[in-house]
Amino acid sequence: MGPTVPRLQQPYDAIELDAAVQNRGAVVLAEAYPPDLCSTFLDQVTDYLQAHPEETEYAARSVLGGFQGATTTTLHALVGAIGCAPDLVLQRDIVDCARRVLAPLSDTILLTVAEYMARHPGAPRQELHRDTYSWRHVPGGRQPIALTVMAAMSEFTTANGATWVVPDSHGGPADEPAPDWPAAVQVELNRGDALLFRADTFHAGGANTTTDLTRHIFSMGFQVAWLRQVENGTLSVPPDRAEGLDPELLELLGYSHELVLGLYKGGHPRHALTGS
Ligand SMILES: O=C(O)CCC(=O)C(=O)O
Repeated sequence: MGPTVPRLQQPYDAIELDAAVQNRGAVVLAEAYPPDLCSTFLDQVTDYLQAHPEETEYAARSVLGGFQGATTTTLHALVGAIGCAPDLVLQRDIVDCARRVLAPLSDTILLTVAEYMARHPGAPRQELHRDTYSWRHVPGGRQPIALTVMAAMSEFTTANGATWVVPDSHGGPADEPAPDWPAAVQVELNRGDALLFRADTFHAGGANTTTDLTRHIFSMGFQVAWLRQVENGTLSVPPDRAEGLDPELLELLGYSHELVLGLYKGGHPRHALTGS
């Protein structure tokens, strides 16, 4: 058998966690989210999409809609739309790991994206890719510039398209050719487990070969704060909606600055919030 993705149980050991992410490129955090939170999330997303059908339409026609295809439903910018999204984003072990692992290259970090994906029966297998393609002009290297999370809001199985990962495939430039498929392993997850990987690790959504099982994903990313986010955090959650959010969440959305990057009128972007 070839390399596998390490799987850690609660309480996670921070040193082991960081080493797995940094050196193996990917790790599974078993039971990162309680089942109740997964159910609440899916209920809230369902209610939101029913009340806002235009969001599904918008996502399907968006830049990323073409990449995801017709068999995937997505909802972007969850913070500000979905009540329990802050609890999912601020998963302590994951955020702390991101801060530690990204610290050599950035004093602060940002939330790259926080999205819901539903991969319906018939969803095809994606091509192996690196999420660092978003910043494809940045050379690859030993230090990660971003991390990605795929959290199972429903079971990930071989049949319903569990994420494929190529262990140890990190470190190269974003546009390097993908390894051959035999190097990839499919990472089955129980509901509430989170797959955390370097954004420069090759991975792909699997084919959903079932006829009746949608795979529900909460996906997010963390990145060095001197790169542009995939989701524009301060437009997604503008100042009037950002008031009263957790200060750490505000920082992650972009109400923060990295030295002189991201300033508002030459000062801290939190000054755009009236209550500050
Ligand atoms: O579906 C998955 O598990 C992975 C999704 C992914 O990598 C993507 O949409 O870019």
